[in-house]
Parts: sequence; C-alpha cells; structure tokens
Amino acid sequence: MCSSDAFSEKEAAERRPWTHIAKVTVIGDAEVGKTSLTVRYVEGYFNPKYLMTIGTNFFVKDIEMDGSVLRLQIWDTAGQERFGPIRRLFYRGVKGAILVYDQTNPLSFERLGYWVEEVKQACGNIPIILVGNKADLPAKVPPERGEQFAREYRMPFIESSAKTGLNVGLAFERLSQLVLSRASSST
Ligand code: G3D
Ligand code: MG
Repeated sequence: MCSSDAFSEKEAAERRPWTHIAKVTVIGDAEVGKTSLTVRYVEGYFNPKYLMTIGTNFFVKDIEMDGSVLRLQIWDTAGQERFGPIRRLFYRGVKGAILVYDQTNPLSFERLGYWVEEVKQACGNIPIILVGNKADLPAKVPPERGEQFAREYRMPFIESSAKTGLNVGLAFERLSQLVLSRASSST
C-alpha cells in the first residue's frame, strides 16, 4: 500500500460517523506500561524509543460494537502519575478507566488500592478494567493475586503485554463494552 492510500484510509476512518463518544483514561504507577499499551492499541506497534518523545497524552480510536461506533478519547497520564493535584484535572468527564500494574513490579500492585480510591472519588462508580502488564516477562506478582484483587473490587482482570500485543485490544474492548452498556442503561 502506498502512503497516500494509507492517508486516505485514515482520513476516512476519522470521518466515519460515531454513535457514542466517551473519555476514558489509563492510570497506574509510572513505568507500568500505560503509554505502551495505549500506543499499541491505537497505533498497533511497540517502540520504547518513540514513547519517550511522544509528547502527547490524548488519543482517539473508534471501536465498532453491536451496531454502535464508540469514539474513545483515551487520556494517558503522561508523567502526572507523581502529581496528584494535576491529575485530578484529567478525571473530569471520564467514563471508564484501565488500571495498570506491572507484573514484574510488586510495588505497582500494592498501590492499586490508592488508584481505585482516587478514581472513585473523582469519577464515582465508573467501570474499571484491571490490567497486569508485561506478561512477556517472568512475573513477580502471580496472576492469581491480580484475579483476587479484581474479584474483591468487582472488576474484570486481564493479563497483557504491550510488547507482544497480548490482550491489549481485549482490555480496551472490554472497557468499551462496559462504558457502552452503562451509557445505554442511563438513557
Ligand atoms: P508508563 O507510561 O506507565 O510510564 P511506559 O510506562 O509505557 O513508558 O513503559 C515503561 C517501560 O516499560 C518502557 O521501557 C517500556 O518499553 C516498558 N514496557 C511497557 N510495556 C511493556 C511490556 O508489556 N513488556 C515489556 N517487556 N516491557 C514493557 P523503558 O526501557 O523504555 O523504560
Ligand atoms: Mg507514560
């Protein structure tokens, strides 16, 4: 495919009518792979060097589901993980969240409770998907612990790898389903 074909395809996708629109966010400790997961999902590749120069934290992706087209506005907390007060601005209007920890970093798992509390305070009872990322590496946090946390907080749990692409689409699709069903039950 030549580059002008690729451009017109992208343009066509951007013009496609959407039926629903939702702001969602990807949260969790620094370095767990939030940007990698978002870029892998939206752009379809994994490139650590690119991530450092990306300079943006807002992505758009349309997702077709059950006859609806949901336009996801994905806000990736770019560096704000460490600055709670700034982060609060991000939560305005958020309808769903992907909460990421790194399976090779136990501290990122231990901090999940803080993230859940923060989201609930800022956004109320929105759908959250728990994602244990870096599944391509040997885990220091067994997946059973992720499953247990997810059961306790009544959220789906997915193991992913932004590097191999494992379950990345699934995580965003599962979130989209929950956001859509929440939207249709409130209208
Ligand atoms: P963040 O946005 O949560 O801060 P990043 O995290 O997406 O910037 O990723 C942090 C580091 O983890 C990056 O490595 C990135 O390449 C790596 N990473 C992210 N996801 C995965 C994954 O699924 N598997 C593996 N093996 N590595 C991953 P660097 O070296 O650039 O710091
Ligand atoms: Mg990041």
